[in-house]
Amino acid sequence: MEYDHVREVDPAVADALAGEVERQESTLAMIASENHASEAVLEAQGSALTNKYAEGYPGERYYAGCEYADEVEELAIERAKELWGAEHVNVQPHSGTQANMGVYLAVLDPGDRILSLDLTHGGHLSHGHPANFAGQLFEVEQYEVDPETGYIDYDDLAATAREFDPDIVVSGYSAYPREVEWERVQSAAEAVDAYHLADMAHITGLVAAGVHSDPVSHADFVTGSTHKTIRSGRGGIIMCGEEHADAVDAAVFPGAQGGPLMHNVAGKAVGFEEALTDEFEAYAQQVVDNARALAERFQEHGFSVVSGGTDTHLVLVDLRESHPETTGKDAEEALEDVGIVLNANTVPGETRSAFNPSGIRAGTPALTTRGFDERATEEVADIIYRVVDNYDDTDVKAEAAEEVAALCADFPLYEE
Ligand code: DSN
Repeated sequence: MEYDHVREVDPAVADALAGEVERQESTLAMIASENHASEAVLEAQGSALTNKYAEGYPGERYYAGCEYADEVEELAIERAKELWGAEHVNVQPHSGTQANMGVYLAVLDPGDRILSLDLTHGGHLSHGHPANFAGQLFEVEQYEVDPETGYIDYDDLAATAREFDPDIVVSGYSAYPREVEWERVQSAAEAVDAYHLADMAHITGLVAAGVHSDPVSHADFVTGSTHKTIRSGRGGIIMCGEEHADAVDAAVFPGAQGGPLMHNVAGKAVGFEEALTDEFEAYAQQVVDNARALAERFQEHGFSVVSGGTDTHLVLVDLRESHPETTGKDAEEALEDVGIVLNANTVPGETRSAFNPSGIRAGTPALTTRGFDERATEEVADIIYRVVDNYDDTDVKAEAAEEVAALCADFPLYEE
């Protein structure tokens, strides 16, 4: 990826773009929400569809010249239906947050009530944090994970729902390592006559491949990101039954968005096609196997892993027990110094701040795309523990950086 055309016009941006490719090649991406899209997906996202306005939906656009936009969007929808088994799919949301906004606008009025998981327990800003539109437009109550087990306390969720009487209950999380019991959230929502939105942003790929249980057959609405474990074009997606199709489509456009980003929709179509293969199923299983290997190795070293392990693509480490003086930011920064890029994260019962919390979150989707198996992932776990345990020791870090460089060379990313 030389970016020759960009370079002719703008060498500074060309250098930054090439630098980013080199950064991704030479570091280990372990931010649980990140992945490495294929060159086919990148090409689609960089296509001439970026020039096209296509307000509306296939066959019903507000502008002329939409025949290829229609074709691409129809393919994305068809493939999404095959991947997740939804009756109705909207592939236009610009992001996972926009997808959630689409659902809220479809069925809620300002002042209505959302019940969702607390952000510090693994929830998401768009589930009703006060700094986000969802927290500003709606009245929000939150449930938590069980402080002892780290698992969602579904009985407590149901009791909170009875007390709060929400209009919508949100499940699906951004830092929760365990399989979600969608049917239990659904019955808690039904018991109070509320809708259930399952936000499977992080686990879209795991659900598509059948390595995580499926929310589509339970929840009224399912939203997701399309660039995380599903590894397609960047953006969001909404799925629902036919009875909500018109409301959802109208909420996305013209309700919340203008013209769809058709180049991203093309990236989604291409990534979905890739995900419909046996190779992708094997990939998704390996993502989970690698995360399990990571969690087990962390525990052997003495890290406290929230919930005692993982069923998904991510592992959440609470540093307070093993390293009470080390913050998540200390760990994040030391690891970045050696080429391992993950994020500091709040943990259940957080005692520090969201900016400098007590944990780290580590994901395996991007490593697995590079070809990492359990053994290579354990090597990474060993490096992570050693660096966090010695986060200001330059000799330890220099040696770790060499090991990371060797792993990156063993598992190259982009061929061109
Ligand atoms: N930023 C994403 C994450 O890391 O979970 C969610 O939006």
